[in-house]
Amino acid sequence: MDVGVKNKLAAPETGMARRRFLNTAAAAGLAGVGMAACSEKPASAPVAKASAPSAQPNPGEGAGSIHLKPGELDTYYGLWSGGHSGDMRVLGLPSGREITRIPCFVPDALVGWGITNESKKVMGTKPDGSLKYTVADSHHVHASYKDGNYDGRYAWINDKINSRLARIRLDYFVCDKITELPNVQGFHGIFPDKRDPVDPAINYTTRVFCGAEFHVPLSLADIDKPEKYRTLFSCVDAESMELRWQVLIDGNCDLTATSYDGKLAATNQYNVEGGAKYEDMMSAERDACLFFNIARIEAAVKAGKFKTIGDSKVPVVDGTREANTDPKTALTAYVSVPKNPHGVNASPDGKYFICAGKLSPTGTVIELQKVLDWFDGKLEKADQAIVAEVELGLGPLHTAFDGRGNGYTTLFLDSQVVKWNIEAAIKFHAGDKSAKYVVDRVDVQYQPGHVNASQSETVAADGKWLAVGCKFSKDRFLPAGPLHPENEQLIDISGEKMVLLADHPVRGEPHDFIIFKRELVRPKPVYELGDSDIAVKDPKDSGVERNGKKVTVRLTSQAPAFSLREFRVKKGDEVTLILTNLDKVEDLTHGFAIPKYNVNFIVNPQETKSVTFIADKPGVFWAYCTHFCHALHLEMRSRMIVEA
Ligand code: RUQ
Ligand code: CUA
Ligand code: CA
Repeated sequence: MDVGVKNKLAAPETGMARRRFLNTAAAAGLAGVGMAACSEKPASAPVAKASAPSAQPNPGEGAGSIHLKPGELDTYYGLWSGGHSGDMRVLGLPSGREITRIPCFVPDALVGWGITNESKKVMGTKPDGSLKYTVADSHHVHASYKDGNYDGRYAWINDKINSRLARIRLDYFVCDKITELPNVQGFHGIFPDKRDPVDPAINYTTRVFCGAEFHVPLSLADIDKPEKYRTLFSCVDAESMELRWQVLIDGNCDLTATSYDGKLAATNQYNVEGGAKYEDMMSAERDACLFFNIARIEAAVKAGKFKTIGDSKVPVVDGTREANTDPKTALTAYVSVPKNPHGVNASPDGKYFICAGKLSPTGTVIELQKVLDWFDGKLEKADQAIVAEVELGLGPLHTAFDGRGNGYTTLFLDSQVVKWNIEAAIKFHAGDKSAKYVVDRVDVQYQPGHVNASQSETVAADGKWLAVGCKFSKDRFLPAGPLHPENEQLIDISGEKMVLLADHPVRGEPHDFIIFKRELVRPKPVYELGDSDIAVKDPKDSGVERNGKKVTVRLTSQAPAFSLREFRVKKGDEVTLILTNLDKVEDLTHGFAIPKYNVNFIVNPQETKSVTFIADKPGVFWAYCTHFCHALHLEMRSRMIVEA
């Protein structure tokens, strides 16, 4: 969004008047990038009256209170993307309280992420031992499935800048692996599969699909030939986090979805034009939702029908249009979707993928059985899998579900969430003009992007809560300088009408999130000593071990003391310090900081961490506990003496 639009959005207005103003202003501002095309068409379908900013009581029984009493626990977890901070945020819902942040792609000074040897190994280093990357742009969070519901094993998050996929263990809530995808840029959409396409015994996630947005030259000879740039759709093994395969495609990838039967994955494409400038990227009236036949792709890989690109050994199969004209052998199917679509979401009944039109005011409903029929040669054209294409409002971006047949789609330009009935939309599309598919609309503040409902993309969608990630908060919070927070809003969707209940400021820019029942994860209360093979299991094993210039310092922590009250090294030594926290009590965490040495990290009960640094400054350095642990926390220190 350009600055002109922001300025226009800043005009003071209220209520419905403001919304209309925003529509015009946003559409006008975006005319410069061609959004006018969709603003010319007002929604013409039968539409239930827009709801006023909701103060009325919910006609439904209500999802419950968002105001928890002191000591009361939330009933849902929310896993939120941390945006630029490259972490995953853990929220409790419906209160919206942030419980923790799990660092992934970017260093974190509380945990010591990017400081400790263990975290650096996960993050990736250059030959000199420094971090390979220190910036990130994380957008999407999804978790592992079993039988169509979350199974509490893993969550994944993407980094768009450096095309990395991070995995979070949901027992410790820590990032344990990061994979960089080869030969792609702008890795954006991710989605785990929900079961194996072939083996019925594998009823859980074993793959993560990754869509890359930007097309790049696959050989240096093509740098100046944008028409030769291509992008790849990648499959990462959920356990090993190694690449399994990639697919060379026409057009680009945006968001990603997977079917409940494991047979199909898809990515929305806004740039079938292969344009290098936005004017070119929006020149076609229709782009596509590109489907991948997972079983066939893996059979092709097995049969050796692939190539590799550059230094990468990852098998790349050919998913381009030209190579996939015969449905019976095709690896991919291109279903057309109007103008620069954005989100693609799988309905919880397993039947449909919903594509949001973005530059078109429409939602497109694609029936998955029909896509499979096309692959079987039973459907003449892949586009016949489209069972509805209906107007929803301006700037549709993402869709969530309530498990009662309704979709909830964000309308970026209208600043609304529209609730619509999918079967009614299909009837309307089939010619029944009396089918009222729009059920309700609610104003949100302002310019919503992602939306998700409790358990939305699972077979257990429960239709209680809807969170909306609003890209602009404008006047909703106390001003704190020119940068406004974003506004995550919570809506009760348990009744017919949506009821907006809360605003939450968040630091930019979370994008996506998932919300699930708290009983689906089983977090461990403490670490296990054996998790680390360098654990200092007994205080008696503490000490300084010298091997030439390499020095290993082993120590333990037990409130309120470190096992070494002091330790000596020499100037120029390469010091590796290993600290095990022998406290067993839940939540009894210690920290370890060394002044002037850029060292700070925490060790949780029974956890071991290590740091390596060159003792290049002689003197006395009071290493101290940075995490309040005991009445003698301030006294909990160790003296590092670096001899000149
Ligand atoms: S995107 S606001 Cu990066 Cu998920 Cu749609
Ligand atoms: Cu140990 Cu504070
Ligand atoms: Ca396009």
